[in-house]
Amino acid sequence: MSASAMNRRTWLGRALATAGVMALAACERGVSFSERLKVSAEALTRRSQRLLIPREALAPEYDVAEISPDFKPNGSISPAAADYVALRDAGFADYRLEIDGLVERPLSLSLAELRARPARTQITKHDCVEGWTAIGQWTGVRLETLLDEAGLKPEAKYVVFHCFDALTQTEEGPRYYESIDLVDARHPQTLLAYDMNGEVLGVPHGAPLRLRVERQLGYKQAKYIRRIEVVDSFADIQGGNGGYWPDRGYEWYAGI
Ligand SMILES: Nc1nc2c(c(=O)[nH]1)N[C@H]1C(S)=C(S)[C@@H](COP(=O)(O)O)O[C@H]1N2
Ligand SMILES: [Mo]
Repeated sequence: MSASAMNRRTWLGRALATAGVMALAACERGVSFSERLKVSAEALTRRSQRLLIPREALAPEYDVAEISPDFKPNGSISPAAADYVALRDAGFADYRLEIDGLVERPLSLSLAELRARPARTQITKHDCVEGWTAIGQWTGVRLETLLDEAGLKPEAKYVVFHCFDALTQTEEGPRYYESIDLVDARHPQTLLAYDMNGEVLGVPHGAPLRLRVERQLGYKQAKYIRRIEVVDSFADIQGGNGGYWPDRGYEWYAGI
């Protein structure tokens, strides 16, 4: 390795360590102005880092022995929305994932149909902007598999995940959503996960289906997915910034 490459790595390590020290309450409600400033500083660090690591690179994978015994459930942990509760109480037997928007063939898939498709299992580290991490094993269908099945229209640019929960006790207010571009959507480790640590995904972690997009922070990992919409712009969705937390000041691209 050249000296300059080595220096860059050392610098990157320090920058990441600094980012890690900033324990942010980003996933809690009521984000203060100073917290937002810290988030902007962190975003600058990430932007520099992004120049060094190709978007297509794989996130590190871990051994079974490294799986965290206590993976903290965060954000919504038990959605109270009536449509979700009805599905949950029936064991998600009537759940269907809708895939629509800029696709040639909209899909509507049951969990059995999702499980019948080729599955991928990976053990990865989840990194929440609040400052904690946890290693978990995820099994699911690759998002690319479903996008290829649906057939993207040429104008397709982003994949939007619409969730059941509104992240409030009452479920009043806008529902959680997130979005990624096609580089992340087609990334080999980008999964719609239905199993966690070898068991059916539980309600606290996003049952029946949640996103794993391993090169990005925790808030991008949409839980409780009800619909996937392919768009060319997210300007008209909720606050227009492509996600529940991005609408509240967080970076849309939360690369790690
Ligand atoms: N639908 C939905 N997805 C969500 C959230 C949420 O509140 N609602 N919280 C996000 C945040 S901030 C984190 S850190 C992870 C937490 O995932 P976990 O509960 O499996 O730990 O989910 C993300 N996805
Ligand atoms: Mo998070």
